[in-house]
Amino acid sequence: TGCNHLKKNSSPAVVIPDAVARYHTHAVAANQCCSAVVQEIAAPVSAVWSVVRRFDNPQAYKHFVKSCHVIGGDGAVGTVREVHVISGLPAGRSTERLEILDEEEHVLSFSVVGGDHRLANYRSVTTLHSSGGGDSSGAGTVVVESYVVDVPPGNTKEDTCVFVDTIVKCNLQSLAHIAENLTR
Ligand code: A9S
Repeated sequence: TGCNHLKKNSSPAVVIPDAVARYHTHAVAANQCCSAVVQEIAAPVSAVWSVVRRFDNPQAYKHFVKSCHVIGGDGAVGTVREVHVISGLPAGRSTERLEILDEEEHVLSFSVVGGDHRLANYRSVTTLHSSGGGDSSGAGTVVVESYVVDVPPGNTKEDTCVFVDTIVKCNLQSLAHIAENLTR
């Protein structure tokens, strides 16, 4: 079965083109859950992308990340990073593989391949597209981040989605602040 939360959840005020939505259609197994978060940012796609594209530097906007080291690869698809998480979370580190880096379409995807946390088989896709506005001055960015993950033993799909949605919303709000300050 597949997941396409965008059709159900996105507010009518935010338009998600089909060309973008197709990146967020995940295959979801019976023991998995998926969801998507949409964030509008008052900055151009180029500014937001300059932050998102840095697979080697997630700590630029993810506050839960303490440090990050690339442990294999040259920045292309297949590159692996080891992320260390701030204290106070139920995790210490996460090993993550770059799955998509599309500089034209502004798509980044990574999957979790290891670590000491409970989000097994986590995979996310982040897309950016212009929110329109005929002139470049008025154009902002719509960020869509969707994910699929195994539901940890003893948890429900709902609890897992609430937990992950909270982290993703935090990350995207932080991304908005940073990108908006870059262009102010
Ligand atoms: O890093 C992301 O883009 C998204 C998430 C959901 C990351 C989650 C996390 O890094 C923690 C914040 C440490 C929470 C992982 C992989 C597992 C957690 O339990």
